[in-house]
Amino acid sequence: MSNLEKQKTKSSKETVNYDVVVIGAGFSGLYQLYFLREKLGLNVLVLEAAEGVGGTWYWNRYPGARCDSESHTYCYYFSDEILNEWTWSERYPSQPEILEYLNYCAERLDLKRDICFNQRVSSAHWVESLGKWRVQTKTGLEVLSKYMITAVGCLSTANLPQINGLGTFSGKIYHTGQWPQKSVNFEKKSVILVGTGSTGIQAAPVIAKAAKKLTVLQRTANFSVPARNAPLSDDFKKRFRNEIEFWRKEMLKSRHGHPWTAPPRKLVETDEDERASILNMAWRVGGLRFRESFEDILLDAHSNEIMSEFIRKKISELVRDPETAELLTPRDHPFGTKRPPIDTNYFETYNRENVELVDIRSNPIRKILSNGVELDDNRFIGANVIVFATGFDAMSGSILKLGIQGREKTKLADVWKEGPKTFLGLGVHGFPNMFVITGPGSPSVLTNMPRAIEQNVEWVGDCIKYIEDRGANTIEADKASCERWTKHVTAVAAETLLLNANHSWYLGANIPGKPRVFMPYSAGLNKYRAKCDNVAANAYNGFLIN
Ligand code: NA7
Repeated sequence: MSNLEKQKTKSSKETVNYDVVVIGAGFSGLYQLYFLREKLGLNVLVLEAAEGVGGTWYWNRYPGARCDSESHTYCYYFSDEILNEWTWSERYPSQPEILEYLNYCAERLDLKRDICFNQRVSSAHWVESLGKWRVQTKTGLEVLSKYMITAVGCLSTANLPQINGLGTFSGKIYHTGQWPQKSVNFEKKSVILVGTGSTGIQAAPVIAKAAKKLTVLQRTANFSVPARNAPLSDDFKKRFRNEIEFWRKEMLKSRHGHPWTAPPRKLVETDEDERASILNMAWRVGGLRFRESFEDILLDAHSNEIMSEFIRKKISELVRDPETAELLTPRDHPFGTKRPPIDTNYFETYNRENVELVDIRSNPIRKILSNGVELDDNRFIGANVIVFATGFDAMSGSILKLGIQGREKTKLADVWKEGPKTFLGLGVHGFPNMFVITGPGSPSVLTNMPRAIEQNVEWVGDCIKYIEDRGANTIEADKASCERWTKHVTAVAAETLLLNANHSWYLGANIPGKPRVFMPYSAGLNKYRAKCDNVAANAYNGFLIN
């Protein structure tokens, strides 16, 4: 019986030893396990809080849940076998299909034998005398390992607003990021949906079809572009197989890890007729490509305003009632400065008889009652179900929940009190042999995630190999490198319009009390990769190795 099998069956507290402990079994954790085990021959254990693999795709089972990257790109590219064996069915993969895919990968690569499920990490402490991490889980499992890698995802800690009376509601309350395994029946139900980010925008049309009544409580109107989802044709599926190398190269050279890059043209310099024709064509194609129809959308306020106005006009054409259309029209932030949703019939949903939009910016929720919600002006909205699509404590939230303590019992929460400080998003000073996958300070949420994940995972794997080959004990980000990199992340964002949305979760502004620091690295995945490669090529310059 292996250590892990013993651990799975044991009831008493026991400590097990591994070379590496990886926290999380989503896209990142699965590939990290594969890389370290198969390429480096290390003894790796993955700890996962859920009952199965999938990470964010395990929990986000809400109606309409779908990825906004295109399916033939939202998958692993490290394995030609998997690329050739797996076939996606639609332009954008649905949550069930992604979960099936990740289960398939885990089986195909024989990963599950090294994953301990139902193990939520409660603390992770660096033990100086041992030169190891001691990671404990809520069920009492204790792991000692030389390296610890957090692969906990950027959008995995649900943000459930603490509204007065939340506990008094007698119906059902759901958060989209903690959706139950069993399907939820909305038939004959009056549903309140709070939140109009990517999730609310995906969920509203689907809930509206199933429920008796849907009331959407909107705090901020959002830009959204039609996804134009559709089944993938047999011709595309065949062509894709023959063109894998092409897709790989296109994604590697692009800024966002998608297989396209904005052409070298500025909206502001394009004449009116041509720009209208380009924008209309891009609207018909749909999806995240829309934003990439010009190169200056996030750089030039005037260009952005033209594109924003184009979308506002589309909203006014899609929504029949002019008052509702106006309420749905974003006017407080430039397009793309908050995460841009893509949708299937979102705006059209408000033309349904059973759907109502309520503005809770001018008239906030006062309290939740047993049978509905009361707003500031005393208006009562009855409901049997409340769905919170209120997002996540993004990027840093799930890492801080691990209870990480580094050298001299320094808490990560204290080091990040004024915002996350990392070098390349991968390492933190004072936390030796700890690596963060798609952490704050890396491109992560601004990209097609699997590309950012593969880059991080491979870089960390190569780095560990470097340390092991040299017989070194520790690697740790240098303090000055972390300071410099964190300033650089902010400076790069300041060159764009990204800081113009002062209430985005990129800035942590959705969580009360969270420091307002722009967390993802916005210079582009291609430039980031070059910087990481340069650090590696220069003996991990910026890290201290002992
Ligand atoms: P988001 O993008 O954070 O959206 C959350 C929505 O919930 C947004 O409309 C928020 O309004 C609203 N919200 C948040 N807190 C509250 C409170 N307290 N009261 C009322 N409304 C609130 O999360 P999503 O899940 O939609 O998307 C996250 C990512 O997941 C997405 O980008 C994809 O990558 C997948 P606000 O705009 O803050 O005023």
